[in-house]
Amino acid sequence: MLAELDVPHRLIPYDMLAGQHLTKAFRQINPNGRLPAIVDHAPADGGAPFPVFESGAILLYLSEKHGGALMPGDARGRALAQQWLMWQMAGFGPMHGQAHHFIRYAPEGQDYPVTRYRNEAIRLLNVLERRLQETPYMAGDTYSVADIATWPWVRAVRAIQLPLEPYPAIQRWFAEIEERPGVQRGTEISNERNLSSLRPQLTEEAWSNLFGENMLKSGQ
Ligand SMILES: N[C@@H](CCC(=O)N[C@@H](CS)C(=O)NCC(=O)O)C(=O)O
Repeated sequence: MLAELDVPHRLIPYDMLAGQHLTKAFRQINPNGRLPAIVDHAPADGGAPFPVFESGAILLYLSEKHGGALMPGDARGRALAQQWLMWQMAGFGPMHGQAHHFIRYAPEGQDYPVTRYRNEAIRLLNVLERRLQETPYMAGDTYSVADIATWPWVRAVRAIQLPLEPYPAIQRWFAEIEERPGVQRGTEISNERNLSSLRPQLTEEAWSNLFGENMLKSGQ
């Protein structure tokens, strides 16, 4: 979103495997201790720096701050963009996240959760496919925050061994968005390579930082 809007910003990478996000200082920015989060050092009201967490809330915050950017101009279109953004936040993102967890990180042989989350990931891809067969973008005729939120999870589906071939409308939408200069700029920094390894060998320390005791301790 920041790259799309060409807003000056400083990216601060956090190594999650090393637990760099598990600090008290980071919880001042995101009480939920997760990425992404932003701090706006020039908020519209001219007041103190303003932290924002939850990717959907960040997208809406930046849109409002920049004159309704990347939101449809009419009320119906805005409501559609919000619906699809909430659908990503509550469904597509979390379910695909769990599919990544059980397919890529959990010990092998856990058939029930793998089946459950793979099926849910496929169901949500089917929902997206049907939507994109009706309209060029998720909220209608124009590219919006809903597309920005959903595109990176679609980009990651091959890591959970799901093909995009059964989804021609998603493929059309994906390729078009990939060509956007803002998207090219915004994804330069991402670690796509990491997504390709099926079972990354996590050290005990890294597993604990992400899923275990270290994660739990950090919130106390
Ligand atoms: N609903 C949150 C999800 C945030 C989230 O889970 N982020 C992951 C990285 S994609 C994270 O911070 N993981 C760190 C951890 O699990 O400790 C959002 O959309 O911002």
